[in-house]
Amino acid sequence: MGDRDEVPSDGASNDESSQSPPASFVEQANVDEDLTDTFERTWPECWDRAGELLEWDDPYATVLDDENPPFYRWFPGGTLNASYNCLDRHLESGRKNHAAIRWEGKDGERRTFTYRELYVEVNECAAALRELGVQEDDVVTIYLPMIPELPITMLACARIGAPHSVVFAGLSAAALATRMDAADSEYLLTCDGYYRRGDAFNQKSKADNAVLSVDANVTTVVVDRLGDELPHVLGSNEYDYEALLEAHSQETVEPVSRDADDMLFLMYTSGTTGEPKGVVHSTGGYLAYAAWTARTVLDIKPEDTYWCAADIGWITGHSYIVYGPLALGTTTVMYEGTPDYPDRDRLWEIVERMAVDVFYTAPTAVRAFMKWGKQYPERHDLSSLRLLGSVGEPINPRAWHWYREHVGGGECPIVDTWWQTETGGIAISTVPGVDEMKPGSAGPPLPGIQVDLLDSDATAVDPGETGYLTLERPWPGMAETLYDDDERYVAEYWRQFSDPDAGEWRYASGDAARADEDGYLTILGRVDDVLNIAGHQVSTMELESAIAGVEGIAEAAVVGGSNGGDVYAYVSTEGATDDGDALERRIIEAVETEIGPIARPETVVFTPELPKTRSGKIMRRLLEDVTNDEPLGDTSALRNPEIVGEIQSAVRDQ
Ligand code: 6R9
Repeated sequence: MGDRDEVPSDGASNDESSQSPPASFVEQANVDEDLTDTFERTWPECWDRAGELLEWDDPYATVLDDENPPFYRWFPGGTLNASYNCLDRHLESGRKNHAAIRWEGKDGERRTFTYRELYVEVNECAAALRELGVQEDDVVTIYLPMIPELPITMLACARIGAPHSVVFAGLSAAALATRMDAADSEYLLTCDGYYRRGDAFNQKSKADNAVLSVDANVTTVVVDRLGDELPHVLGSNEYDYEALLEAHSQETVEPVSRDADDMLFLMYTSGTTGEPKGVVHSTGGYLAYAAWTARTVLDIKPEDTYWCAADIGWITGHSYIVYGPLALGTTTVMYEGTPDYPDRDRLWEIVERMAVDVFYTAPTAVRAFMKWGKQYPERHDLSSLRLLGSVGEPINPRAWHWYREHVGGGECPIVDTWWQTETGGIAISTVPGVDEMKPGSAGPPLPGIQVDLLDSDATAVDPGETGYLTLERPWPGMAETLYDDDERYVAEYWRQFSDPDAGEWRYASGDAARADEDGYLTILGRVDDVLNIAGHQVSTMELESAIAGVEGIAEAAVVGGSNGGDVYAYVSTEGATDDGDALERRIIEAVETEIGPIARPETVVFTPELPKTRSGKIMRRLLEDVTNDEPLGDTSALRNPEIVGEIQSAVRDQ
């Protein structure tokens, strides 16, 4: 394995050297032929390939009904049940004793569920929910941390046709209440508390506070996660999960046949402004797309042990911990803890012990691994790994190389997957057995996906130029609408670039990107994350990538000062910084060479960590408030709220 010093240091520009997947990977890949032309010729029927991955109760009549855009209906006429597709059919195909979920809890606590065991518990839970009064189409809110009861309750809801709305366990009582009210949800599944880094957190008291302010008369089910460590008393309308299951021991519930476009779940995404948006996903299109992308891009096979180290409270966990992998009948790993507890090699210890084949995580995690050093992955045999994935933010080339070298043994292909809560599944990525990889670029759109980069007049921009990332055609995983708000759905995502009179519809992702001559896309982040410096538009991501390319820097976030123009850079380093001044000079130099002197940061603030959301995205809005000494908005969505005070005092000391 090479030294960190051997990892090329580069910034915003793409690493030109494209890399082919190793022959050993190609030989075994699920997809080893370029499907782009086939999909072009046969669109939209090509999506039959995704539909075929599922078992339907009634077959669909056609693949796509586009009569009423942008409200597309995928697989119309088809009926199916998602829990049947993730469980029952695998029992029938002889996989009943195969591990479905391998859960790893705090301090090495472990639970494995075979497909049969998962089936039994999902059925008992479904029976219990029915008895509590949950009916088809009732929205059930799930406010659980990364414990097996989270996917179990999701699948139980799916079984009885009740859409779930998972609210990330770290969110506040107020955030939970807003989401329950917005979805008219009368049922809440939660727990007494959970562990983080060895400390017990009280979840029930947050849930109680939320229920007090929710309009509906809420029925609550409580999972006892902490036992005697956090005793709790059940009030009226509150039920113990374990007791409910016991009362329905070994009962089975006939899976409810749902129309393909019936809602499977909704997921709130906070976005950058305004009320949270309740993104609605369908049963047929979503599940088919999650399974197809998991098979095509993540190369998942039934015999694999596959690990997506994300939270299920984020769309990534829905599609690629729960629905995609279970639809394919594989073993999906679920980890409750943090990557550095009890030590910084925790993830690698799990990869080695479970012989994980495919590992999928976020760049923020990769940059943390880099910061901690290669000695942690080096302690373990990671040779079981075949493929690595990245999701959630752009992965800068230096982090990409580090990931491949020190986790992937210099061999594993990496898929840098771009997608959104609204796309339901991966939309831009290399297909790992087919396409060359270019570090810093997510890759071409997947077969069947049509990306256009446009300027504000909806004219296509040239290669090398920055444009709005838009999708020209519907795809099966796409959101159906925003809950109870078709109008806002059209306004947020379709109005900007569509021409309804001409019958032309185009999805606006809200991201900016740049294409190279080969059509590989470099994602530059949210359109709102663009700074206006002396009349020039500079993407924060490009600035951050230039800074993170400096030797010794782990991560950077830039924001603008309120007086216009001034760039503030918040930076965390790989180890202790003994010479902040020298590092600051190198940062400024890197920005001047790679972007230009106008973008030179006025102030560089060193901080041990950057404020991050549940999915590891840097919360720039908060840094802006800190920079401009504004009152801080809601910080409850942060995974590391303790860092804010530290950053505030660092800024004051400047
Ligand atoms: C899956 C997920 C969506 C936003 C998206 C974009 C950013 C996601 C990315 C990426 C660059 C990648 N994003 N993947 N940016 N490269 N590979 O993250 O969903 O939480 O809705 O966020 O994340 O800005 O628009 P979500």
